Amino acid sequence: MSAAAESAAATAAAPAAPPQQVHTVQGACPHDCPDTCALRITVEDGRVTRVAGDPDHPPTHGALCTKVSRYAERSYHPERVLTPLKRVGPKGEGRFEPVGWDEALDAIATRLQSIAARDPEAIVPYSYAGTMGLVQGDGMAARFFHKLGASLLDRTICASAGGEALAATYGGKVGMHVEFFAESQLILIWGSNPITSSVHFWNFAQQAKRAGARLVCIDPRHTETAEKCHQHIALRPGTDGALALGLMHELVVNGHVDDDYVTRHVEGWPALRERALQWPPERAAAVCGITAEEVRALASEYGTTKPAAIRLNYGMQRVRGGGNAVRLVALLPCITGAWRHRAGGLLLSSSGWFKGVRNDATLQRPDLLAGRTPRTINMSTIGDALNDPGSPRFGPRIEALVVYNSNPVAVAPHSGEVVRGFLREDLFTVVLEHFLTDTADHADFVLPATTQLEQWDAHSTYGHTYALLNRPAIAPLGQARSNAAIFRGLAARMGFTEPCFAESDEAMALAAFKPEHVNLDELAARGWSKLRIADAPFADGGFPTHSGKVLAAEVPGVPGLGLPDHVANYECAEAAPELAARYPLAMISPPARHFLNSSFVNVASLRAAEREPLLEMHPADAAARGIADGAEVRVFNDRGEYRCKAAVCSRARPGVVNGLGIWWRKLGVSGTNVNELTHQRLTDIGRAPTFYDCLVEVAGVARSAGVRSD
Ligand SMILES: Nc1nc2c(c(=O)[nH]1)N[C@H]1C(S)=C(S)[C@@H](COP(=O)(O)OP(=O)(O)OC[C@H]3O[C@@H](n4cnc5c(=O)[nH]c(N)nc54)[C@H](O)[C@@H]3O)O[C@H]1N2
Ligand SMILES: Nc1nc2c(c(=O)[nH]1)N[C@H]1C(S)=C(S)[C@@H](COP(=O)(O)OP(=O)(O)OC[C@H]3O[C@@H](n4cnc5c(=O)[nH]c(N)nc54)[C@H](O)[C@@H]3O)O[C@H]1N2
Ligand SMILES: [Mo]
Repeated sequence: MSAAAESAAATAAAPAAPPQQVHTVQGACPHDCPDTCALRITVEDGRVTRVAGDPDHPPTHGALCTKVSRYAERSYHPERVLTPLKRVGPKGEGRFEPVGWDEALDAIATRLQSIAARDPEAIVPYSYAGTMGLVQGDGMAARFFHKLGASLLDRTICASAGGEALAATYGGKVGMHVEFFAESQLILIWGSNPITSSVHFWNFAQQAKRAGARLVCIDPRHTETAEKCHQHIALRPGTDGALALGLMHELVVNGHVDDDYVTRHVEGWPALRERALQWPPERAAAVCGITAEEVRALASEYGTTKPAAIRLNYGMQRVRGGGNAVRLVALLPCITGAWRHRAGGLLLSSSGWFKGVRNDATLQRPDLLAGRTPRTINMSTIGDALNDPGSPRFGPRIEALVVYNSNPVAVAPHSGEVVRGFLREDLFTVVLEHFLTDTADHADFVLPATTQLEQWDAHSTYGHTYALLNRPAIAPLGQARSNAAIFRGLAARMGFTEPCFAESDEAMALAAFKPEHVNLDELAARGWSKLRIADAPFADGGFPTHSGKVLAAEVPGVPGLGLPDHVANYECAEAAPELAARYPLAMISPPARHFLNSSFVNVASLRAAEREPLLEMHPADAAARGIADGAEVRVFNDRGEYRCKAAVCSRARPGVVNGLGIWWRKLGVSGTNVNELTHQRLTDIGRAPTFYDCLVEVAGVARSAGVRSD
């Protein structure tokens, strides 16, 4: 494609808005959140003036979170990268000069071609869910890397422990319709802080509460959500599997097992029952750091209230035993037969409902691999992978990294190692971004990407059951191009001639779903369309496993349900006493309310709401270290040191500190963030990171230590 045609394809997305007119465009929130809202975007004279929630879309219900209602502020941000940039300073310094698209794409294509001529696997794509769109996520990009024969990326950084565990139990990432939580009588909000991270689920939970339901929050942190629930069970991080076993014990001994459901729909129950009987409430309570009475009362409530629903979230699977913990919790509604009712059961992810509904193979074209099987790099150990000289563990040395929709320097574990890898002089790094993030600062080229206001896309979701379409509301700002347009441009320069490399963003978005599963007319007209799924999908079994039964049995290739034996963590007093003696505090690093992972940290109004990086500490832990509320602290372990402010408060339970994430390193107190402290060891199932399985110590910092606090 010529540069002019390319640019035309990139901008073809711009709708012909009549001048001097106000109109509304239907969109979809692109962010990594279970809610995937339907958007109504108001455009006045070619400028977006309002981003609002679609009142007709049931999960969105006309409301947006604080972050995305500021989406226009983010898109028109004065620091938006709007031209291609080429590095002029040393690696990592973030000094660039603007260059034209042709110069940037020519140089990148030439470099990638020369590496690929030796070994295409030395080129690694790195992406996650900056946008979850099927076109601007892994649509055109996947085609490009498949054709190139580049390394594959194992996208594990968030949800693969829980996701694979759920699939090993139910046969897929499937669960309740989020709307029906409104009809539940008991909701366990487990490892989830929906007021922060899934506010539209919280809306349904509130409806249930008003109708008389009880809400119980199971979370080490006394979150905003815990405050609003009837009860909060503040267990130690990584002990959810033990709690689930303790609950099962009580369900068995008190006759709350639905024998008919279990007999017909649960495979492997006898062995699990035996195991559960070894977990009286006292044993579970001792592991979880709660009282036996809490276990008993919760089991009794869960065993007797119908319908009872569990909103499980990924917060509880970021520990060594996270996968098995998810399996055990997921079995609870199968044991009580809660699935019989549409307001009973469990929701961790709904993304499996979209499997077979999306046109994944035509979007991503794995056939372009043409029989090659490139090595796979796990994104969660990118620090180790980049620093590896070439070894049997990792394969050839990584020579080029193309990053899009992700900010690994801020979000990947053990950032000391990640930064060291990104600083390699011999590494060629291209970053597609909206902003000069910590990762973009390490690039050789930064390419300006469009935001959701400027691009076409189609969305499946992981928290509800609607397909969505996003139409561009405005033309791309500056010289920005969509991710798909950028990969199209690279493909043309690499000599990839397959027709799929000329397909427009719009055509890809409109063909993302299969017509036999999604009402495409409704999708185009309304911007969203609900999948056809039974209200109570497992009322009579029918799980998407081979046998149709839930697998309480051991699954070949999946670590056994026997795990965890006590505390699941790598880093805890039971598993690592010597380490715990030096670093006695467990640190979790859940999301801050006004950020979305590391996105929005640079939006002034949202950063102002978060104020500064915080470490929540229980008053007893703070007093033992002479730390006052608001004091600057050093949080450290053998991997590194992170400076922030102490928030001495009852949000933290004794022995556990909460380092709210995920700040941009360069906007933090001393150029670091919580991931300076996390490690790269992986979960039992799903090869996922163990961010919340981390021991630290905390000490005060004298104000005179020369610490920057801007
Ligand atoms: N505002 C905001 N919204 C977000 C995000 C964000 O960064 N900010 N992130 C988005 C993303 S990427 C995701 S994956 C989703 C879901 O994101 P999640 O990371 O699942 O987020 P939360 O729902 O906040 O759930 C985390 C909760 O789990 C708790 N927790 C930590 N360790 C344990 C444990 O061992 N056991 C138990 N029971 N609880 C534990 C934490 O204290 C926290 O309250 O949310 C999305 N929504
Ligand atoms: N310590 C700790 N670390 C964590 C977590 C934690 O709880 N604690 N949470 C983990 C989780 S759950 C996740 S999902 C990961 C998230 O990790 P990431 O997926 O890397 O998420 P973000 O940090 O939001 O970075 C996304 C980037 O994509 C960019 N972007 C957005 N839209 C587009 C687009 O259309 N085109 C291009 N080119 N770029 C775009 C944004 O500007 C942003 O910089 O972090 C993980 N890291
Ligand atoms: Mo995530």
